[in-house]
Amino acid sequence: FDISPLQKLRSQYTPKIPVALNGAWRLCTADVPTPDAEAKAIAMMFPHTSGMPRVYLRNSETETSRQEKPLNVGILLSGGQAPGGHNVISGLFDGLKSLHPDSRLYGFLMGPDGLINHKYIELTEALIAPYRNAGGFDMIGSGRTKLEKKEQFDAALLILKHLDISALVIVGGDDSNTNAAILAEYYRSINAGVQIIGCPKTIDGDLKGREIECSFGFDTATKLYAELIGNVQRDCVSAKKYWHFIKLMGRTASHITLECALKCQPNIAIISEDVKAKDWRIADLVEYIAEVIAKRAERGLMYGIALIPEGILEFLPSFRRLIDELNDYLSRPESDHIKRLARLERTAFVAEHLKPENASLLLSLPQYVALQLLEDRDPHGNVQVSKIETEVLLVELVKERLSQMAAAGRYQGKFAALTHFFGYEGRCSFPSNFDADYCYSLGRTAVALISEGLTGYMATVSNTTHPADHCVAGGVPFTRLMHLERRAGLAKPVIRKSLVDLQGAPFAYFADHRSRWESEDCYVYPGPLVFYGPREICDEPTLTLRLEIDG
Ligand code: FBP
Repeated sequence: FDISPLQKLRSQYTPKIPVALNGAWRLCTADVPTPDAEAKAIAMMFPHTSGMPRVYLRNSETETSRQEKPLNVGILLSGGQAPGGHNVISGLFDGLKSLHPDSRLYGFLMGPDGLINHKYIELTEALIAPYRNAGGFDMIGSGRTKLEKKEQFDAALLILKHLDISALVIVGGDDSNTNAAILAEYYRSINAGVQIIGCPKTIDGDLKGREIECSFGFDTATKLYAELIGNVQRDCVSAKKYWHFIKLMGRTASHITLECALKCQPNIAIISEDVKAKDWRIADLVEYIAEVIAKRAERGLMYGIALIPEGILEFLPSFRRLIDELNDYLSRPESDHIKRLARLERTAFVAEHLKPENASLLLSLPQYVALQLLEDRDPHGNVQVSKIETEVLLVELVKERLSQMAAAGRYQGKFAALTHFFGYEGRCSFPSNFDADYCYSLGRTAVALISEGLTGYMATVSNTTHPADHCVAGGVPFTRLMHLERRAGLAKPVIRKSLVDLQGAPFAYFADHRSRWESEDCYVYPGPLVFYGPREICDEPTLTLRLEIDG
């Protein structure tokens, strides 16, 4: 009874992979585009790892992909969990063993910390077997330490050399892969003899663009949230008595909320990027929600579903200014004093040190929200949006607005609201077939890039709306994913975080339909993640991908 029947069965699932990874491959290169001014500036900062071509793997009848000598490779998982991480590891392991049976794979424990502090395990078939196609990152753990300083790179090199590791695979989001790019450049510049390959991970779905179709984990997490939302919708329409305000994880970008809206067709879905484009203040947001509630109440519908992205507050200009000033103030040593104050005294104390406009917003917030803004910070001092109860705050503000509307004779309905937060429960689910296949393919692709001697590349698998064997494995130089961002007054090269594109097909579809979804009940019930059965249920990619790629 120690292993669930599903885990037992799933461990036997054979992920589907691009045809080139099934046998021998040959490496094809695409032309390097002429750099624009920004790319030239980035190239100056990455002299050893820029100007490299995008590469693709094609299957080859003539070449052999076996290695004469075994390869030792290391892997670390960085940042938040995302379904499929274990499959990147198993793909990497199987790929290495198929190149040479004596190849070895080492897993650094708890993310970058394991690399810097030399904590690792050798990953063997016996160890990996129970984790095949299973969720979580618990085989080796993950962490949020930033790998960005020369001392850390040098400490890492000691253990890499000790274990005779010639390549390190870093599985992470935009920040972790930005640091992977810096590490690749540094190791190249000192001829360290260690290649760096990245893999695109995050349920948030914000590591994507022209060169990367999606980050892994987004498919599973959104399927899981959509199942839950669908179930709440059915409960809602059965009882017809509650408004459900559901906050969804996803940090800054609203990709998760948009995908769940496309899948479930709720009455309201707030897309932060849209709110920003409209230059809404919090009062506008509350007004919009209250108007939808009133519109439905006029038709006798005193219930509904509202999806709220967890990053919404950061997109409201006044909150953005407050958060920026708080980030700055709380990073100063003198702010340490607040830890010695009673919790209820903290807000007033901090307000005294802020600009009047920011102070008055902070003081106007319910105490629990103000404290969440002050206390729940990540290791880099930033607000942890997943910890702020935005859904509760919005319910309170909407309730207040509806009473004002009722007093003015503009609203006669009842408003009973329930709040939910769907976040952590989506990050470690058994990966969907899509993520299981995608991640295993990424692991196998990483091995191919390593054996071709490449460094400073992110492994990619594209054509993902097609059956897995038609997908194309390849790699894109990190520097091709970068742009310059002003941070602390300096132009810093970082991998671009992709927000919801308001001109893109997924948002356009949502915008075309939202007014009908607001007033009518158009709920769709996606049902649970299904692993066995017809392809259109089991292997279905996200609607975001379908609309983006197939139109
Ligand atoms: P990554 O970007 O590292 O993949 O993390 C995603 C995420 O799940 C966000 O959606 C969420 O805001 C955050 O992690 C929560 O962080 P933590 O796990 O540290 O509480």
